[in-house]
Amino acid sequence: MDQVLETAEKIRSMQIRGAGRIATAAAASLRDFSLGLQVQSLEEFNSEIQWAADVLFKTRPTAVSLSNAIRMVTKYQASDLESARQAVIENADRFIKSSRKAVERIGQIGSRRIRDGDTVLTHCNSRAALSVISTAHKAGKKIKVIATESRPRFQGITTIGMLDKLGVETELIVDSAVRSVMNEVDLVVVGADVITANGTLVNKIGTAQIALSAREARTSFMVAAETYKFSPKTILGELVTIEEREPEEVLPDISKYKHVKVRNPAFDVTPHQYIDLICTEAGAIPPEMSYLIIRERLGWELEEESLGEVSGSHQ
Ligand code: RI2
Repeated sequence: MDQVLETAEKIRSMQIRGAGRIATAAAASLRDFSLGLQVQSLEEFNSEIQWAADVLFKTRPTAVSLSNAIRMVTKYQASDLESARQAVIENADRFIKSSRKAVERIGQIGSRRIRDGDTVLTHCNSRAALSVISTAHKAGKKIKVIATESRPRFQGITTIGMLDKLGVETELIVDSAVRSVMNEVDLVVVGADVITANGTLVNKIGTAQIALSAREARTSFMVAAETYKFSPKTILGELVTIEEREPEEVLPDISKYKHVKVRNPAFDVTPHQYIDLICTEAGAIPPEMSYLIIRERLGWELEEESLGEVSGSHQ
């Protein structure tokens, strides 16, 4: 129980962050919780797993990777306690392994779009986007990466740190310098927190203005995303909730102002018309094909009842 609460707090406070990483952390937490659960019946096991799934689910409202991971791990049909426990463990291990493979595959596919000598711009810190960049670098292509700071959490510093270790040349810019450098950029590569049924991208705040700027400069804009970043609920018409985080992330001494409100949305929305390509482990697709990815890769049925007993209530 403590382990689940601890993981949830790390996700909420962003010690564990990045849509893919929070999904695998939640899956590992459910697996470890299931392993140590001291219960006598299947019913008790189900309700404990349900509790853990709810705690993890409520940590960050936007990233669909979290609910997709929880749904995949808690989807089981078991007639006894031990087979339910085994199913959760196997589901979690399968999810974690497939997530790692997906990121690798995205790197192989996406890096083909990067040419020797290219300048690539990236925003925030995305494992999938960095896989594309690092695979191109490892293939011997000489590239330069321009990374935005990504205020207010400065994930861009993590990005340049990771690329620096690999020996990739980088330039760090403030977020508002994007248009000033866009004419030097050959390709923008960003990650995703959510991709909706019509190919709309929800990603780190600032992504939408980068996409607008890329469009105006005729620069290609690519999204790198595992298929579990696609949102099944958007097929049912649901809108994506944009997480608003604490004002102190932007203005630490806000309490000294009487009439100031700080707004801190963590994500923004980029229409599919601004996206050239979404690179997934299932291939590079135009955003308009997102519906098919949801139906075919996530096995989504249109009836909500089909979500299954344990996973149903978190969706
Ligand atoms: P990977 C991050 O969210 C960023 O928005 C990033 O683009 C996205 O997750 C995907 O990252 P946050 O957790 O899954 O920093 O590709 O708010 O690592």
